[in-house]
Amino acid sequence: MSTADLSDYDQGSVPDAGKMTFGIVVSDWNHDITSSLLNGALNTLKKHGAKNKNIIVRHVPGSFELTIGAQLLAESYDVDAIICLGCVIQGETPHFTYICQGVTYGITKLNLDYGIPFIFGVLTTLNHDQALERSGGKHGNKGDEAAVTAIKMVALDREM
Ligand code: DLZ
Repeated sequence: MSTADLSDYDQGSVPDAGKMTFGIVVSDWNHDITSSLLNGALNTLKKHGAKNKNIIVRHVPGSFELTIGAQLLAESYDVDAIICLGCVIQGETPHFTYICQGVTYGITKLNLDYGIPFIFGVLTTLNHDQALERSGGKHGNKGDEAAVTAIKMVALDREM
């Protein structure tokens, strides 16, 4: 079964982000992958009108720290949405499962506890090749996808 380019979205339907502010929290674990996710997210936000001065980027050591990093950012800056970027690659032990569960639960809880969207831009892959394919490879870039989701969620929030 082949997977489509996950970043292949209808650009015409993405709202203008010119008056939106964003936080990005990015994990440094698997840095080669997460730096591509970050570049993808930044380029996509700017492509849709977001200004450099309205994008705040902060780094955390690993994906497990994305939750607290995003919470600190939400409490320190007035942003409309926060994008969480990370990459967890399965190893030989169940550690992968615990990190994935922890960050998924953490980001879900932030969405429910705060009045802004927190976007789940975390790759959870079986190996490094799968991560490469989803961070600017044949399956697109999850950073682009996360940025578009953030813009759409801010627009939805304003509409309501
Ligand atoms: C410890 C660990 C391992 C084994 N693998 C990853 C990974 O693939 N991706 C990732 O983002 N972080 C990993 N980490 C680090 C944890 O996220 C976390 O930083 C540490 O457990 C310290 O809390």
